[in-house]
Amino acid sequence: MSSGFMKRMPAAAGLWLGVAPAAFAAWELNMPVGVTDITHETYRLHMLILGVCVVIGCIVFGAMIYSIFAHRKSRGRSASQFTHSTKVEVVWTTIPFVILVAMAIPAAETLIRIEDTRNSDISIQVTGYQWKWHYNYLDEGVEFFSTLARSSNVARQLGSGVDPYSVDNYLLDVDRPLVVPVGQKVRLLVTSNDVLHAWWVPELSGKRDAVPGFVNDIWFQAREPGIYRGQCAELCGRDHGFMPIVVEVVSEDAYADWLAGQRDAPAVTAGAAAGATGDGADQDWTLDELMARGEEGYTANCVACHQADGHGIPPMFPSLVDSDIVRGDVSGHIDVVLNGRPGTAMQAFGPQLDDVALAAIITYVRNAWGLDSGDVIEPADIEAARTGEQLLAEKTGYPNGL
Ligand code: HEC
Ligand SMILES: [Cu+2]
Repeated sequence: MSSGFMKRMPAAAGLWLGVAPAAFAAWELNMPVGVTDITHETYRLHMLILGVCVVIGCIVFGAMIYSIFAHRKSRGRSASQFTHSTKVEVVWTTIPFVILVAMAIPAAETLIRIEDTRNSDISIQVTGYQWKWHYNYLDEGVEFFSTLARSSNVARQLGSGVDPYSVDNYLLDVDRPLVVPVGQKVRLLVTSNDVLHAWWVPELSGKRDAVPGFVNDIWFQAREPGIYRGQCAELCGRDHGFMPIVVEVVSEDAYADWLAGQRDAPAVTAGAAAGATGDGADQDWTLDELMARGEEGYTANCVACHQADGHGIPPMFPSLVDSDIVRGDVSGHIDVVLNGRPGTAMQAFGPQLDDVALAAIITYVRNAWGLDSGDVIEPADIEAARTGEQLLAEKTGYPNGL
């Protein structure tokens, strides 16, 4: 953004002439015009009100500068001594009042349209997690996690040797984008699984807070197919800057094809970053295979808190190398990873990762960093633990995780 700043300065001049706003869409200092009616409207409002502010600014500062200059002491001027002027007070109360009301009318109209989520064509539940997004197409039986793309995730690690400038859409790319059809009214039901997050794709809509225990909604209706990028817009912890949002707006046919493809895929997968698609759940894996897969899965899902060397960032994120859980019983270890620790940053990974990914990660943790326990955890072990988990959920009435 900063490098383009100087080059683009002259464009500012054109902005005030009311030239077609699309011509300045690339002028990154201003807000984007976006691709929905609402974003066009908010852009117009923004320009209108900015214009009003600039005119007022010119009048007020012009009067001040003129007065200071033309009525200065060295010209022999002396200040008048009145303390009250009802006339002036009425004028400087009434004029701003009228201006504010005049601006509030179109703003309120737009605000009402922004909030009107009725008659939507598609409803998608959006859940913020530390630090990824979960999308659930409510009427379609399709749900998945969307995490930072592997290329960005590698490049952001210190000492990775990868130059972030060489990565396309660095920190603005994900493994699995949200896919929606063009021209349809998409309603998002936004909530959170842990802390406050906020869903924000500037070219599609305004921000919406993701609050645990509440569901906020927002909608958009994209006019043009394309790939639109955004980010979590609420400071949500250590890796807040690493939970981008990518929305792919496609034709209705492409959307139908995509949905059909998703229904055939397992409902919950680890995402491409963990390299797990659910294959191989029935087979027994060797220690070496699990270690290789586990390192990938660990890097994608756990390093943010427990660090690449497993030492964590105590006291916030405990060391796994020195953990009694990791050095102790396999079943206790599986339990923590499957179900998380409610009320802490340790989330339940059971609903997020499949059996193969979990088996690999747990095997990896128990054998990496010189722990060499020799323990091999197979996907079948995870499945067995899950069955227990389900029974518990039935008993308490609280399903785990989601
Ligand atoms: C968002 C940060 C975060 C992520 C990501 C995370 N953990 Fe944790 N983890 C924690 C915290 C915090 C605790 C301590 C919870 C507590 O206070 O009991 C913890 C505890 C644990 C423990 C128990 C340690 C002990 O001695 O009590 C294990 C095992 C563990 N995590 C494994 C994992 C694995 C495996 C992954 C990746 C699949 C993972 N964690 C991802 C934050 C995280
Ligand atoms: Cu967030």
